[in-house]
Amino acid sequence: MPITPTEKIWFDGELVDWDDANVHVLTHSLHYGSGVFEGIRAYPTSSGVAVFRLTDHINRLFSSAKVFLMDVPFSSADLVRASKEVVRVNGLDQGCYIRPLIFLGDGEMGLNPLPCAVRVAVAAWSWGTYLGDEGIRNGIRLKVSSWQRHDPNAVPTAAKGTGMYVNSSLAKVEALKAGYDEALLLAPDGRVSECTGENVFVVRGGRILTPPTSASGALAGITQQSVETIAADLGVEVSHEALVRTDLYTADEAFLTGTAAEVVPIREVDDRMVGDGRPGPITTQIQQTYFAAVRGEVDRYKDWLEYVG
Ligand code: PPE
Repeated sequence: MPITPTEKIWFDGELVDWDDANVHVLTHSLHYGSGVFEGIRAYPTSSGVAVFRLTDHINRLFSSAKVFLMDVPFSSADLVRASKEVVRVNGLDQGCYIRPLIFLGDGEMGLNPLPCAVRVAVAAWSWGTYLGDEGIRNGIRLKVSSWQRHDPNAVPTAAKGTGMYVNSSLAKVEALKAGYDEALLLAPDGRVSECTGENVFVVRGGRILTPPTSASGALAGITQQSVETIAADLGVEVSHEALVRTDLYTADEAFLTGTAAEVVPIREVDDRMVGDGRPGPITTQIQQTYFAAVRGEVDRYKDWLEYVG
């Protein structure tokens, strides 16, 4: 998805011009995928632009860095400040996507990452709907991928490691080339894990089910957690249960969640219509509540917003 440059990127503690935020071709992470990252959204509210669950995202970033034994030369408070700063200095008052990245620089080669310099960047840009306006409104078409989600003992699936996303990219390309919007990945045990950059939910008999994130090798999504809270507050029971692909084929409703994607109905899985092929009532209610919450329109979720100021 093309992005329009903004003015400044926060890079190793300073704001630099967009065009100057460059690295050497022998950057360790470019060769070995040895980075960790986050995806965060900011939204306009009646009290100014606010970042949704910024501290939770930065905490997950540090948790990913810990898994990869990266010694980050900044504190989480520094990166919270940097994230707000890139929104502010780039005038992104209408909301944006924020991408913090911790990676290993150049000067060392080989598979031992420990001697490498740990570098940190935070960029922000304006990003529209990730799976399309039509997808958000009417639902997307999903295909079970021939690529499996990682085994948690092959790579740390609980961390958001850059290199691990080749798996998501392969699945995404396969689904797009076959004419679908998104891929659903199964874990090595055949159970449903997640989509290429989103967690997945089904609705059956008025209850919401989503895979147990760590056991299914899925990332523990912050949007997933937010949706679980919203559902509980709406009086809808949510449980983490092992699912197989037919649970999606026969669900009353299905949807996926992610920071970039937000809350997106699933209207078909492997050419089987989910429910009547239109966003169902529970999905719609959750989606509307989520969009209101991120824009500061729901008092009970105000704590999720961190104002840029
Ligand atoms: N699973 C994966 C594999 C994943 O990458 C994401 C976020 C999620 C689940 C949902 O997590 P959360 O955002 O905390 O609800 N994917 C990010 C990357 C997208 C990209 O294209 O890059 C995102 O949504 O920002």
